[in-house]
Amino acid sequence: MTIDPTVLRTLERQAIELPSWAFGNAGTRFKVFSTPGTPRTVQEKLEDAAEVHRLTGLAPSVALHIPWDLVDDWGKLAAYAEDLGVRLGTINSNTFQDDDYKLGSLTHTDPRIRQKAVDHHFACIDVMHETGSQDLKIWLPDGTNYPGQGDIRGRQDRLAESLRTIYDRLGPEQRLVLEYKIFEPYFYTMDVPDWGTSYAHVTALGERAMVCLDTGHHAPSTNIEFIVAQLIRLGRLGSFDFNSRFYADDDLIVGAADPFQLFRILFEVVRGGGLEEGSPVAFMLDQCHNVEDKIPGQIRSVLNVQEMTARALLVDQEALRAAQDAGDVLGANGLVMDAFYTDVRPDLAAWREERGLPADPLAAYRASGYAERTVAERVGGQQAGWGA
Ligand code: LRH
Ligand code: MN
Ligand code: MN
Repeated sequence: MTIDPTVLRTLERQAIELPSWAFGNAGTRFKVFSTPGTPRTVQEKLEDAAEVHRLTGLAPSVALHIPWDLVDDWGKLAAYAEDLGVRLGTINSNTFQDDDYKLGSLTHTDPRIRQKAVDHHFACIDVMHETGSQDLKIWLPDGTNYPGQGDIRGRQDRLAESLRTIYDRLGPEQRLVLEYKIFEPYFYTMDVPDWGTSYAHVTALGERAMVCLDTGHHAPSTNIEFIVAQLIRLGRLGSFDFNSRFYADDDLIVGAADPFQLFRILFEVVRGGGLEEGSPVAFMLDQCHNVEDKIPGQIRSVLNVQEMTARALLVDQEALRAAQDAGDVLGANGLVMDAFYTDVRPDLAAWREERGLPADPLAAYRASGYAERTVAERVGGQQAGWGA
């Protein structure tokens, strides 16, 4: 074994939330490919998510997107999830598919439209009370396309006011998590384009407001681990939306494009105590599977996160501190690189087996017959939400 028992005990605590929309058909604005066996209902998305958890032990909760996952009876849905061995997690609001929001939602100049967007968040909070969800995640599509189109500062003021109204509505155990994104759907300004803007808003709101870092939402060559270190240091890193990007918001399997970057991010999470008991940092995937099979895509994703977490935990922090203090540049770098280059997969397979999980979850999935069963049973699966 390369991994010592303390590392394994820390790994025990890792939980990675799956997005319900990862199980729906997805694509680009050019084409959505439909996959046989795709869930037709939110219940079927939960079934698929539960399958990922059953095979990996890593994904005990599922994030929902409103209105994509609307149901009449949330208590019933929560019970359904529980029967499957998972629970309902983060509630994501959606103000990006309504004509009223063309020029803004929480930032709109028209008080009626702002109120409509605030009311949508109130409805999400009502859902959270019924599902027992802790986090309301707000990703705001608001922005402008042309210089002069909007008053940048006025939009910030209206955003601050809207967020305040939403935050004040939260229950004492609930959090508001504000996600940022550099561009898209608007291309000149986004109203929450970066971690600094998100941080400014959440600190103004109060202790239960946090930043969500989506790994796909930065300019090329941004040092994301620096942002991670800083937000943890400031006590405001609430959650990750993990995915991979080559170009922009590609939403590919986390760790697929740049496993070393994922390692560096997780190293800062470990360094900042983000895996310790009671840490506020929540791990989530935010991905779509356009061409690959969805359940295996999610299995691979959670395994990638676990694998890079294990490697990050292998760094000898004490030796590293000593090397850093001694000004041993290459020694310090060597300690980090040694951990990164360690293949932990056999140890993690053994770790799974000890817990009654399959050593190879992907092979176990293929052998389970689940895919064949759902293809036969489910006809006419849903899109991930975009066209549904
Ligand atoms: C926006 C985003 C946000 C949405 C999700 C579907 O790009 O990352 O988190 O809720 O995609
Ligand atoms: Mn996201
Ligand atoms: Mn995104």
